[in-house]
Amino acid sequence: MAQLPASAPQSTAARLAGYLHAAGVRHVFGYPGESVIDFMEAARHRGIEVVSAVREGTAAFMAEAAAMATGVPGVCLSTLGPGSTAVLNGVASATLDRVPVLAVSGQIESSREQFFTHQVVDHDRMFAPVAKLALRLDPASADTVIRKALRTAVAERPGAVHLTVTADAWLAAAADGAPVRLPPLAAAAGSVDVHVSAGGDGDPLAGLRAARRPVILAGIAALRCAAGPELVRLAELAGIPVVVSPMAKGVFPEDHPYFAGVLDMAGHRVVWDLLAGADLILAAGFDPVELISPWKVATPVLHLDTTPNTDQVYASAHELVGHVAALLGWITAQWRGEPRWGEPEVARHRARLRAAWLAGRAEGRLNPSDVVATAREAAPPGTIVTTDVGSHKIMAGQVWQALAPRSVLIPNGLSAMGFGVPAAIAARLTRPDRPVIALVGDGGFAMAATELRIASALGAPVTVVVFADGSLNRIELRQQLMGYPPTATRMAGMDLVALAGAMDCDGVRVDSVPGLEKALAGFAARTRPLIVEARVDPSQYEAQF
Ligand SMILES: Cc1ncc(C[n+]2csc(CCOP(=O)(O)OP(=O)(O)O)c2C)c(N)n1
Ligand SMILES: [Mg+2]
Repeated sequence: MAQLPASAPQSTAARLAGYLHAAGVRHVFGYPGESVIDFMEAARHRGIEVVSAVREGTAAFMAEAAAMATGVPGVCLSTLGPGSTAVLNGVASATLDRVPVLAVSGQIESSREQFFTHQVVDHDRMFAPVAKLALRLDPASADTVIRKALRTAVAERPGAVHLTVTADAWLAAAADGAPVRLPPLAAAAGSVDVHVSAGGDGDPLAGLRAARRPVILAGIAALRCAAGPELVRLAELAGIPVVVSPMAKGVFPEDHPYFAGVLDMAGHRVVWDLLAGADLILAAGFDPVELISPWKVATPVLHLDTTPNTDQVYASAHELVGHVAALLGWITAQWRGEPRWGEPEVARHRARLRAAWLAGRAEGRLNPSDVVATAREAAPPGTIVTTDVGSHKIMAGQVWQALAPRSVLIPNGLSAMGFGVPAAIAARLTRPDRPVIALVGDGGFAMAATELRIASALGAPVTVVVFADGSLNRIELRQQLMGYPPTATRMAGMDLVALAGAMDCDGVRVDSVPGLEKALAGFAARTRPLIVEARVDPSQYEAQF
């Protein structure tokens, strides 16, 4: 096969770069290998920055976070064999977090692909359970396959699509030299058609009309459909409190009088009590992938989502399937009843929730909730916050007050540790107009800390607050509950200030609220990354378990 320069518009590498650029992609996160350098060159030539992470798994987290922050599909790149096996965790994360990501891996040249063994693994079989689709990008069908990959990644429910490209394919001419023709890539079409599939008898809204104590549970499909304004209108008109899922934080403003808390985060029992005491739950784009607790409430549910209720985690006699914002607007347009809840009742519920997450807080110590509250206080409007996974996430998910969609990036589908730091870097690179802060545990930080060298090299001044408790606390608490000693869950303290210095970052250690306030003052104006080692007392978490 004739080989073209990587930049030649008809090369397969250039076709992929061209489609990605047209889709709004400006960063590819990856780790180099011989099998992908032609694509890296084509991307560079097309004006797409190739950001090299420290390893492939974190590159995939970066791609996921970029998509979360911008709404544009994220792209990650890895080489064959050890590169593609290393990216697996991040691909699974994007799929279970329902975030559109295109994961591209190189492969040995096609003439050896079927028999050679050195560094060769079968990508289709490996990615099948963790990606929505795994395809091979061949020059002869390049345009169609790229369109299919992008369209599948963003289609409801979104997730990761994996593309394998053999080393000889990149520089081969793609048959279709026609201009790039992107398929629709809106996360969900803004259609106002309402599809009511009545699985039960009669009017699907009869239950909602009859309900006296309904509660809305808004999830990630509501966020993808930008249904915030419709949620606010329905909540206000019908007087219905709104609980949100962790990854949907910001879809409903958390300073709103009808805001009723975040599901399954700190103080979770109070939120579940609200749902148990309701006479109807309107599940608006709620995806059960976010459930940490089992669904135990017997309250009737009205399912409203972009997809039918195929999970069946809760039963729903009726399903409203379509664009979440349009469906909520359709309900609001026909609402005739009196408001169901008064604002003071919802305020009393929020006060109970606040008391629950404050439980166990000790005066005079640096408590986990103090760290979240102090960071929130220091964060200027527009700040993007990321979290990692562990006890600190459970606290941050409830305590951080979110006011806008796509401002809180929490992994809560796969819930993979090591997400917070790379996510913050990607958020800053793709949204350079926004201050970015990461709230991470010391265990998760250790998994991805060296990515901060890239942040300093690229001039991405993220701030990382490490909840330094010397413990994999979330697991240690479970051991405690079972009466086990803390086997393999204690970590010797790492000197994060020294580590910061070694990576051209600023570093500071704090053990009090005033110390943390001082460390975070003016963080949005910083020009270098900052690592704050926050020596927290983890005892407050015990009350949350
Ligand atoms: C990659 C990965 N490995 C293991 C786990 C299981 N796990 C969940 S929370 C947790 C502890 C996290 O410790 P740390 O980062 O220090 O946060 P903390 O709980 O102390 O706030 C572990 C090990 C996971 N979620 N992801
Ligand atoms: Mg910890």
